[in-house]
Amino acid sequence: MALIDLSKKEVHCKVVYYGPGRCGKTTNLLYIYQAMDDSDRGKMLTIDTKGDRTLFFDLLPLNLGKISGLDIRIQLYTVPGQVMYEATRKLVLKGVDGLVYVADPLLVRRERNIEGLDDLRRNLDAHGLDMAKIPLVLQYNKRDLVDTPVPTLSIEELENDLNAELQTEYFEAVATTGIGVFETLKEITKKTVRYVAEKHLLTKV
Ligand SMILES: Nc1nc2c(ncn2[C@@H]2O[C@H](COP(=O)(O)OP(=O)(O)OP(=O)(O)O)[C@@H](O)[C@H]2O)c(=O)[nH]1
Ligand SMILES: [Mg+2]
Repeated sequence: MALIDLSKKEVHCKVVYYGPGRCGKTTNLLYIYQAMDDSDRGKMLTIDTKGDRTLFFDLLPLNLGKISGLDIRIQLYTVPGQVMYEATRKLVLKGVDGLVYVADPLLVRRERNIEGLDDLRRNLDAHGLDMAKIPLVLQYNKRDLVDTPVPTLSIEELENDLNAELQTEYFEAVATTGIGVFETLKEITKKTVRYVAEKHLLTKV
């Protein structure tokens, strides 16, 4: 749940990067962390990992400057994508204000992408949140793999699988080199701040 502190003119929002295991959620946060100035970012907290697998979550707090005179503070979280960590994913979603669903382009991960989105819908439901209403953008990551011999999904296939119902913005990305990472962040931030403002501020004036 966003926290709005009008005495300090601050808005705090929570954005969660969701998606199947190894799709590149932690890599997005690492790229953002490395690209931002110290003054605009807090410490990146990575809680419990095994190799590159997230077992609990990552957290990166960012200061994104002012909108309408209010300081925008965003906390980026990732969930552990592996199927067995459903309870943790649900916990991390508590109070979410915006979502990035990261999808993997590997043909062998096609079902996992779809299952991950169903898992997200179910976990949002459990928190009384409607996936159709909460700000959400899609990121089709690892597009560099399209130029390799490994069988991959086309953008059309990903759109059919994941975005037919949602009809939201999608971004092609290569999180390891930063392609599409800030475009994704910018769009979800814009949507989330607008959503939070409409939900919390405008109803109180
Ligand atoms: N080729 C390629 N590899 C990537 C890209 N993004 C991430 N990876 C690699 O994919 C692997 C998994 O990335 P992570 O960011 O740890 O994945 P995750 O979604 O956080 O995985 P979980 O924590 O298990 O849910 C790592 O070896 C990354 O370097 C990309 O755009 N292209
Ligand atoms: Mg991770």
